[in-house]
Amino acid sequence: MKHPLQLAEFHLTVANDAQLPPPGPPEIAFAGRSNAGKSSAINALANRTRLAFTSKTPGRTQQINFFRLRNGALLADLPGYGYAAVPQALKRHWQEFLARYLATRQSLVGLVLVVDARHGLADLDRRLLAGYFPSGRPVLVLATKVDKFTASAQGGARRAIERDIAGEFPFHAAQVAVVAFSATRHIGIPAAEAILASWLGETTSDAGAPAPGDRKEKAPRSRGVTRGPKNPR
Ligand SMILES: Nc1nc2c(ncn2[C@@H]2O[C@H](COP(=O)(O)OP(=O)(O)OP(=O)(O)O)[C@@H](O)[C@H]2O)c(=O)[nH]1
Ligand SMILES: [Mg+2]
Repeated sequence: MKHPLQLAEFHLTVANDAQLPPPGPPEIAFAGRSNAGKSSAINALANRTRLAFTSKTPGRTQQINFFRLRNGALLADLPGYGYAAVPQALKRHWQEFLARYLATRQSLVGLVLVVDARHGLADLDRRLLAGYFPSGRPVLVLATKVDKFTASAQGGARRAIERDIAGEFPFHAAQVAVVAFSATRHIGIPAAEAILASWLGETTSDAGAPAPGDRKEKAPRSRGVTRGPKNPR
């Protein structure tokens, strides 16, 4: 059986709230700093080379590209944040858009936060998480570009991000799974696929017989964690 993200197709590009497709099918958003590797992660998970456009120039994706999965669900490739050379007004436009979208989009079933494993969480990542967590929905952090680490250091990079999130957002750690990932070396793809499939109510082909190493990366579910302070900082 093919994974639900495989053979995703381009659907729509939007530049503001008014152009968003009406909420309906389940939607998964990919967010992260400019150049973190969001578009590359989407391509790797969809098993396509140029579905989402990647670039060596940071700040390239200045709109939201939607992709449609075979089961009708949508993926949203959100504009990257934090790139210094983007004009201030445009930065503000997208930061406000992202905060609104993540807090209010009814059809959102989960957030994939793409983080360069060499840099860890940035302040803007923390702000984004603080705004999103009260929704009670799950987060998959892709600690990407781990191909830049030795095999033995990759787990350490993942655990450092886990510790960081647990320390900063103790009431929301159960909403988060962190997966060591590489789009170029195809690391972490089965673990990420299993989590995304569970958000979409599907199982991957190897479900029922998970590899021992996959167990700890079971999808987080919302568990009424919003009982804690809205922003634990
Ligand atoms: N080594 C390595 N490089 C990667 C990986 N993923 C992405 N890159 C590189 O990082 C750069 C940015 O990748 P993109 O996927 O375009 O990043 P993005 O987050 O979509 O960037 P914006 O759209 O500008 O926000 C490109 O040069 C990619 O080739 C990875 O897993 N390993
Ligand atoms: Mg991009």
